[in-house]
Amino acid sequence: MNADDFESVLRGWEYFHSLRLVPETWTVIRVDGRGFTRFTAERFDKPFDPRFRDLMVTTAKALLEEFGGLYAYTESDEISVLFPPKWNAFSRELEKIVSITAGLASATFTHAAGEPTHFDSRVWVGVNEDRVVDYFRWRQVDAARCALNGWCYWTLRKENSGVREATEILEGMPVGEKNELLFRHGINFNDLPVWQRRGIGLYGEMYEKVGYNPKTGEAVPATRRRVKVDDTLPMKDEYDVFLRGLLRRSPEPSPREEPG
Ligand SMILES: Nc1nc2c(ncn2[C@@H]2O[C@H](COP(=O)(O)OP(=O)(O)O)[C@@H](O)[C@H]2O)c(=O)[nH]1
Ligand SMILES: [Mg+2]
Repeated sequence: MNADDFESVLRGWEYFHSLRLVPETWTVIRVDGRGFTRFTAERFDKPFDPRFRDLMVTTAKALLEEFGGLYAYTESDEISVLFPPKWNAFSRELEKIVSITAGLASATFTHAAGEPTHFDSRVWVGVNEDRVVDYFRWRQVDAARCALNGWCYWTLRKENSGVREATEILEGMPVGEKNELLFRHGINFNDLPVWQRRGIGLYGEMYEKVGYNPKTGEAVPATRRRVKVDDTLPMKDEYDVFLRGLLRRSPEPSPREEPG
């Protein structure tokens, strides 16, 4: 076998390298902290710790800005980032997109937390706007379910139930009863911070900044872009309306393109 054939045969066994995102469709990339039940156990307040939330928001912001996403949503140890159908970063190569997003999330969180952590990453395909709205409503319902379960579980644990006992008590308990359990302990679920129950959204917003012309000293208004961190998201049908507004926005500036 000559050197060129050898090269091309071996390269051919980069077997999955030709996989691309589905053309002309919305893409959501979701990263999730690996083994975060264990990682958070000794380090953060339960069930929710604003310090952990801030680390996730920092990571979500990095993903949104680096890859030019339209919207990022974070709850618990996961982040979903939405990209429009025409998004063309990394020539839509699946391996690159999945590995680099996991890499950036891991590096950002690790740097901010000061301890090594890592994330997995996956791609979800949004064939139309309705499905994209469904996706984010699905993750928000998950946030609410986890918040209710988390509060119930840690309320029981702090009241001296063991792991097994608390898990057994909550197994199969209807939502209404879980709310009542919290109420008996002086917690009204609906009064808990919105970010705990609905997750946090990040998206670009324009704002007016007044600069000064150095020659004349005159005030010059300028429009700038920044990432808004929205910790009071709407829910249900109002979230639907909010999301559809975001989907109609023009795409964000393209991220840096990298060769091969
Ligand atoms: N202590 C604490 N734990 C959190 C917080 N947010 C998320 N977690 C934990 O992160 C874990 C995320 O769940 P999951 O991804 O299924 O678990 P993993 O497979 O161990 O990463 C759960 O065990 C949550 O309790 C927080 O604010 N504080
Ligand atoms: Mg996880």
